[in-house]
Amino acid sequence: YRFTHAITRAPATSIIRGLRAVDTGNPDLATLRAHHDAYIATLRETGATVVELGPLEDFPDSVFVEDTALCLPEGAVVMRPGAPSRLGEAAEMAPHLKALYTEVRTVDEGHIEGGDILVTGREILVGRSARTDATGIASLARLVADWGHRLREVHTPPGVLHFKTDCSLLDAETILSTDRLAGSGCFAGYRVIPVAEGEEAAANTIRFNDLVLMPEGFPHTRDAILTAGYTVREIGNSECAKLDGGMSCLSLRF
Ligand code: CIR
Repeated sequence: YRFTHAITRAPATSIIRGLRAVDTGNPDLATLRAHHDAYIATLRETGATVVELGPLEDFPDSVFVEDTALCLPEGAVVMRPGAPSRLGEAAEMAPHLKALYTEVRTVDEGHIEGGDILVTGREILVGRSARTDATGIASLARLVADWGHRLREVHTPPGVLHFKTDCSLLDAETILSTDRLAGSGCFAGYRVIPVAEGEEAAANTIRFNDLVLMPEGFPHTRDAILTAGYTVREIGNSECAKLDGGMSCLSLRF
């Protein structure tokens, strides 16, 4: 599968008010912008078109565009974020999806965020979490059924923000995962590359065309991915990490 497009959004200065599970200090905006620029340049290096949307000051977490939509080959689905301060971000994304897709549908019941959704090619895994509930999952299942997609509901480990905080798809058969998530058995039938102990924050990576983009600073997990034969690019993530964000959160890819 090759991605031809990604959508990103510039961080707003209001990001210092962004949501976080544990306060470890505010992100430094200049550093965050430098990391974000490196991320976009790396996506572009693979030949994809990257749409860069402008900052939304009213939405401190709006740099994390992944949570606002699900992009599938057949069309896009606008999410219904479970974080009240993020609900309005989805409507802001809708017109940009309509410009790129002929079909855009919208989840209209319950709550669901893109960070809880892993599309593997054979199925769509959706993790129930503090942000994603059964009603939201059922709504998404109905919206994508006639596109031929089957959803499987799984669990996000307790205390973990999103399902994909703890896993990433490296190719159609292979998932990078923390042990605390893979231990639930949800990846039976896939090859699992474990994230090194103590490097749980390395689980949120993305495979984008020929590259695996992963956060800088997790050498054991990086070496495991390299050994498995992938080409790795390490991107600084220190500032987004303060807001529980990582590689997947920063783009919509299709
Ligand atoms: C939030 O709590 O919603 C943001 N601070 C981080 C969102 C990260 N998004 C993602 O994992 N897909």
